[in-house]
Amino acid sequence: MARIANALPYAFDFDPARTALIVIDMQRDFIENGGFGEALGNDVRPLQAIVPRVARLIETARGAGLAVIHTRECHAPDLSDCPPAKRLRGKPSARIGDDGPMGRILIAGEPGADIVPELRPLPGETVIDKPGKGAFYATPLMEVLTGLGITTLLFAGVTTEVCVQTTMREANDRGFEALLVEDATESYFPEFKSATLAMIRAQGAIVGWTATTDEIRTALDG
Ligand code: C5J
Repeated sequence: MARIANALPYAFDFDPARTALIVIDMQRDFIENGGFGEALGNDVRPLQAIVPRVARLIETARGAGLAVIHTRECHAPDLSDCPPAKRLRGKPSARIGDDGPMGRILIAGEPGADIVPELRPLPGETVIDKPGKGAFYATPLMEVLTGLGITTLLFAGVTTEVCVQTTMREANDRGFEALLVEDATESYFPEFKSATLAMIRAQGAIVGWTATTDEIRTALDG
């Protein structure tokens, strides 16, 4: 067993052999200029800033033999898995499926839907394409985790309060222990990130724990 003594709201014990790191949606469409995130009016620079930290976390997880699973939010080219309610909401400068500088926005197989090159999955690592915010909805994620004997999930990626938090909550309802790596996740809205961290660990870890990449490294080294 490994222990993160300084995790919040209290020490987090986990078995590395039954733990996976899930890296949520570190895609060009959310992180690079010209993608979906920017089309929605967001400043993408805070998300770009965490890429080296996420890389370090992934390297730590791989080095300790943890399963590393990547997700991508994207849709079929015919948009059959994109409800009109999702596509038409708001007033973005470009909608899901429209042409953009990185291909059709948030469409599977287009350059923008790819994970940023610095975090490219290794051959053999699972990549889950998901049409929703939560990575369990309409995907094989549960079967993958059950097959690997995973009971504990470490979360990183973007955005903290949307796809990361939704997936953590889905994981809770399916019986997983969950910890969010606070310096390896980011939001377009700093106040939403801090509120999410607080609500996750409130009420005795009602959704889960938080800890830093360094604390995880120390726990896995120890
Ligand atoms: C969003 C995500 N923000 N990956 N997706 O729409 O959080």
